[in-house]
Amino acid sequence: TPRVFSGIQPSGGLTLGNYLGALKRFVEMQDAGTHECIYCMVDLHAITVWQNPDDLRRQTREAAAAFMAAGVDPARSILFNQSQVPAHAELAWIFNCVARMGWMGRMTQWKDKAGKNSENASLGLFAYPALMAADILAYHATHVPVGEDQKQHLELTRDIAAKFNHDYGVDFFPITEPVIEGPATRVMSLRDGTKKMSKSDPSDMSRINLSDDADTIAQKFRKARTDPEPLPASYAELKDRPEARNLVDIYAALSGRTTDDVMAEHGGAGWGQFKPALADVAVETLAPITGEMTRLLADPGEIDRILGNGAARAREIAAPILDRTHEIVGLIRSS
Ligand code: AQP
Repeated sequence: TPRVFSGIQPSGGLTLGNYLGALKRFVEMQDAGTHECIYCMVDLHAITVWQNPDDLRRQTREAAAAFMAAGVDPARSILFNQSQVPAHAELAWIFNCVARMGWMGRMTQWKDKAGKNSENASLGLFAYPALMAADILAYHATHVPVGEDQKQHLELTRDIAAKFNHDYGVDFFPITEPVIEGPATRVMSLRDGTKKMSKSDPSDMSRINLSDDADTIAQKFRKARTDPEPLPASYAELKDRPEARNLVDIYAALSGRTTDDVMAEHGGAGWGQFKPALADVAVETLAPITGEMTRLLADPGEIDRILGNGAARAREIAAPILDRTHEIVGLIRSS
């Protein structure tokens, strides 16, 4: 069976963007039963920017609870935190020696996150995509469900696999396929329709958190930035109205309907009508998830146990792939 790998950084509370662009897709791929699914809280990625240790622990457990509350079943999928499987860091080092500085320097996430002060960014932030390639290739995963923003990093994963195979004259690492599908591959900020919704945006009003209650969700949509025009008759007319289009996309994704259906029902509506309707569908979907997260988080020991089990299963899959990689590279492993 083909193997799926994907991860989320426990660098803050998860957002509606993480849910629609990633978590919801993870559950669909698991439930399709066609793939072996490996899902990871990528804590080693999270520390490429400063994380308070207590916050990191809490956010990792919260992310694990969000995965399970959204429907990831740790009996059917492998669910763990990255740092418990040393293969990720080990393979990342080898990939650091395969990838080129120039490739990394062209990554838009690096440019965005390091900003003008790149001299002061961590070396880990620069090497982030090599660790991501290791996450995926340590399992020979062939399919990676992600949001649109990760497309460039996945191309780099393919480049690293191809260069490794070429340099060592082997056909060992698969060339992975990004799976960027569905109506919400790029959920935008509620304050700025040109920026993606992000868990690290300084403004909490820019995002819906999976931990937000119904009143907060309604308030955030009510205050979401839009132009003053009512919704047009057709989706195509939203082309130059990014904030309006974003809210329609979110509505469609949450209600499981096409954007054409949404426009057929709400075309002509003013924001005073559409925003409360949007808040209602959001609360309908998110309230059960938030409730289940709270229930799971009451027993952090159980979450840690689940992550430990998942890590043990992940180590088993990665071990022979790492052994073979060492052999190919010429690194002696006695035993
Ligand atoms: N706004 C989004 N729309 C659709 N998908 C999104 N994803 C993130 N934001 C959106 C997808 O969620 C997965 C996990 O992302 P991540 O946590 O590893 O890192 P990120 O993409 O950098 O997410 P954030 O929320 O913006 O975190 P910070 O602010 O810490 O960098 C990925 O599949 C991503 O595509």
